Amino acid sequence: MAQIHLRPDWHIAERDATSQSAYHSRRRFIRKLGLGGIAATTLGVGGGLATGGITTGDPGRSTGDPDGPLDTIPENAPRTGLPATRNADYVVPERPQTSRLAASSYNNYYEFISQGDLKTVWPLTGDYNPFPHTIEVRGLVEEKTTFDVDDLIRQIGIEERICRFRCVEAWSMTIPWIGFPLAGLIAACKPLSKATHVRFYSVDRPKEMPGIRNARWFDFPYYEALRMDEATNELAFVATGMYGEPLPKQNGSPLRLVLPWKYGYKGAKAISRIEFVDEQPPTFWQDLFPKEYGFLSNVNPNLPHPRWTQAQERHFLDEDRIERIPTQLFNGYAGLVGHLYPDEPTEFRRGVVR
Ligand SMILES: Nc1nc2c(c(=O)[nH]1)N[C@H]1C(S)=C(S)[C@@H](COP(=O)(O)O)O[C@H]1N2
Ligand SMILES: [Mo]
Repeated sequence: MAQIHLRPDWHIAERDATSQSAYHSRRRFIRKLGLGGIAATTLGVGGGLATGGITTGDPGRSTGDPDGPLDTIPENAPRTGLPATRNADYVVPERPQTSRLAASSYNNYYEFISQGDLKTVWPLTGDYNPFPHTIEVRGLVEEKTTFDVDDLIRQIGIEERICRFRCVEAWSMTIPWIGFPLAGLIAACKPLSKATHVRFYSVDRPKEMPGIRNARWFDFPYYEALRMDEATNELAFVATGMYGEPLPKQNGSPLRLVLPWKYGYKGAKAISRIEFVDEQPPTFWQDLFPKEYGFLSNVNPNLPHPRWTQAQERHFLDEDRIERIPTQLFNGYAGLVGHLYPDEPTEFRRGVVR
């Protein structure tokens, strides 16, 4: 979320910002010394964040420290249904897929990092053990339930969908997700007809998530919500994997929301609780900065963010190649979701937050 390039003092105090180059040179320094994981654990990354890894056997390594961005797929993640069949209804014909490495090395995930270089999440996921995982279903439902991820995958079945992904910070990616329609999960929850909205809460484990331990401005768990008609739209998706594999931890293992017509922050990662309610619920970013973020948060090039344009985006081809492209209304999905929003501005309007 934080557009730290534009304004490092926005919700990160200047003194807390450790620049990306400082971080990388520290990693290089550690590698040069040959200390590997233990040095990273002792020194911490991002200016004194202790990763808290446990050392066993080889004294030079912390058990959980990943070797790279693709080394964070949990070994015990369910592989049921893989390789998944591609659903030809969801493709992005006008542009190539973003490289897998870029999608898993440039991330937003404040439970892991909420100070300093916000994008390099993967090195901080070593202590996080996503599995076993259950999802609690509460609120306006026929009966309280708890779901197991593997059971959901078996029950609903998984598919691959290539989708546009647009962060509110004006960067974007094109990602082959794997998972199931959110509508399938909602149906399995058996909500009562009086439910108007559904809330999603992310995993909240300070011991495994250094960004929670070090958070100063945020109150975890991360929480998001949708209207029922949005949640049951065919485009709303629950990802359990990407690029043919289960989700890496930094991308939201064990499962996360993918809402391709909305800004990325609506897509809560690592969901552990779902709750049905009968009024519009508060959401994480709207609570923090109500002048900048609304509830709907549909991708809309006509509505600039108060501090930057939303008419264009920086699309990642890979880590080094980024192209500037125009942003489309509803991120190019007006045909699927446009009817849900009769009031969505279709002409340039300043100062509108929705
Ligand atoms: N729980 C949780 N979910 C989250 C976030 C977060 O900080 N915590 N960041 C959001 C934001 S701002 C974006 S852009 C996407 C980023 O997903 P990616 O890292 O897989 O690209 O995750 C969203 N989901
Ligand atoms: Mo974002």
